[in-house]
Amino acid sequence: MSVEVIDASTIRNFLNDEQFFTKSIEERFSTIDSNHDGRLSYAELAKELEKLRVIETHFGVDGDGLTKHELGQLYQGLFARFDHDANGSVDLEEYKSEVREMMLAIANGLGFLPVQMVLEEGSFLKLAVERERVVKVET
Ligand SMILES: [Ca+2]
Ligand SMILES: [Ca+2]
Repeated sequence: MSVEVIDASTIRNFLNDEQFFTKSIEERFSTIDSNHDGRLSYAELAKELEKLRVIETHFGVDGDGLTKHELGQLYQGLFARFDHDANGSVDLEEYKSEVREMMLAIANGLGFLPVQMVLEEGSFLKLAVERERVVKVET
């Protein structure tokens, strides 16, 4: 983990860089898809969401304060958001569009002021920051 300064444009530029964004999504997707069937099952996605501490970042609650049942319901709800056609699994396109939505929501929440955030290695936000660094060096 590292502390990075991030603002909305860092995230938007990352999302607008279609090639880089797609590549990042595909790499992450294949990591999460542990049985490599091209789809994310509930168990596969829940494990990933747990790791990303999505509950804490998106709902502002500490996962530890919830019962197992409550946590289960939150994850079911999140999974349903990813699974647009409700067929019980999340494909690459569904994953990509939902990650885009979540990151846009974060960008909108940030506004114009850069903020300090603790970022997980390999997380999409971290990738956004790293991408910008590379772009700045090149230009
Ligand atoms: Ca799978
Ligand atoms: Ca689906």
